[in-house]
Amino acid sequence: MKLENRRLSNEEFMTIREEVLNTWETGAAIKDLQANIEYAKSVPREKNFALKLQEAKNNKQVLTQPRAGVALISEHLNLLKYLSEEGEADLLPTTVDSYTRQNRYENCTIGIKESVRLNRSMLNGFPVVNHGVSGCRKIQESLDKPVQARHGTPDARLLSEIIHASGWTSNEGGGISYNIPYSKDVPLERTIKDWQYCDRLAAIYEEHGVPINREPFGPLTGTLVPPSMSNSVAIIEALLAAEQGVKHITVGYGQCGNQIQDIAAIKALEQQTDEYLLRYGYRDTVVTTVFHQWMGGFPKDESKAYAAISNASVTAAMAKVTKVIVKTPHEAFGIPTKQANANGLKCTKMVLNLLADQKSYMSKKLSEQIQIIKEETKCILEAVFEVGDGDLARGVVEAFKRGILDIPFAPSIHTANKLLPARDHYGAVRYLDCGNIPFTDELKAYNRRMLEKRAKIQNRPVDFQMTVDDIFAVSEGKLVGKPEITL
Ligand code: 8ZB
Repeated sequence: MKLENRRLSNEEFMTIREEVLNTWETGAAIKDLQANIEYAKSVPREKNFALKLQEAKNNKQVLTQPRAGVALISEHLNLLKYLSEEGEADLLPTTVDSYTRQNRYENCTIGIKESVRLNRSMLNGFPVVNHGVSGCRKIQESLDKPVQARHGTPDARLLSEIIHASGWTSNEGGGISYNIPYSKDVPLERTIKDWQYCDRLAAIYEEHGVPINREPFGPLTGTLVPPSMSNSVAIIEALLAAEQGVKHITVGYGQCGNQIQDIAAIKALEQQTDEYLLRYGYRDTVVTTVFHQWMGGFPKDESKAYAAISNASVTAAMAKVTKVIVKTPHEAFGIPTKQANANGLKCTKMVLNLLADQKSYMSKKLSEQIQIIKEETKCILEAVFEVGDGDLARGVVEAFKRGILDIPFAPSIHTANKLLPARDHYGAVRYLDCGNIPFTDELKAYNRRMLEKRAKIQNRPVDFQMTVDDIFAVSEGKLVGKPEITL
């Protein structure tokens, strides 16, 4: 079937569905879609992820959510209960292990056995497909807060079927954001189609009375991604989801570090997502936002990590995002203990509470940055539509080929890798090399000017060394990289 941005028909969907459910044994238990929906309907409304986000948006609250996942059901349940009670998390995750993300369920079977034998998790997340609907329902039923699947799965069709059939009312991911940052050589045509299926599935539940939230993964590679590039991808994935009938969308953004630019990025993202959805005729979508605390390298020192977490929480509070995804003091080392995870949550919530009713006021600088991000995003998005001859799905594939969409530091061979980012003197992420991104001369000159200012102050040229220094800066205790001093 040709790739196009068009809603899957029931027949197309059901044909794919049969195939998907046969890819692993736990698919057999969820063959009856109507029964799955009936089960999801029986989940209390206060445990609905989409509704909880909508309510928070209306009340101008900022919700907290950790990442967490271990191999075994009882251990995973203990972990989530702890994060809910001790960490006061508002929303619960289930981070899925890497084998499941690669559809390597046989490896999960071994991982589960080994975890039982060694009495510790031998998988880096919760293997939802292996545990199937019985395991995932148990998780959902034993908790009193909404649960979301967070993963990084290019082909998440079976995973999505299992989680929604288990009453989990949110799914993270998208055809771009769960491909380019997560895999080396999976074609975009493939992942866009597979995520159309996941979106259509969410929409079918929605149409039958179960609101489902979908969240494109905003930060992408989490490494100096300029706001207009990540915003463009988020808006595209929101549009692709809306075409399939998704009504609850959370667009995301990963902290870059300059507070004005970060607040501006969130405002621009919120406004342009609404604008583009309206422009393409999707009138009744509820758009909420998520801010990711610093996704790059973290300091090893716990106090310094708490500072990074607190700093990110200030931005989340001032930008009034709907939710914030929390880091932990163990970030530099790997998967956190449950205590460290709860500590990150508590630290974040304290900052959010202290700033609860404070606002960031519109300033000349803030409105200028919103304007820049919006103009850049518009250049990118208009070009994507153009090269797709008006079809967004085909536009995405072509735009990646040409480097109109370009994601820095990705493992994928399907991104041009010509974009080079670096921080300006104030720490804002700018385009050092725009590659083939079709910015206007004014926008190119603006980016250049901002980097030249840093170059002058640091007495160095505008070049790739800036990018390198910036990648390591935060873990070394500063935001903007400094040139190495040679004596
Ligand atoms: C792209 C997201 C990376 C972040 C965290 C990493 C990193 C991954 C788990 C986890 C708690 C897990 N992460 N897997 N955190 N439990 N099973 O996602 O540490 O911060």
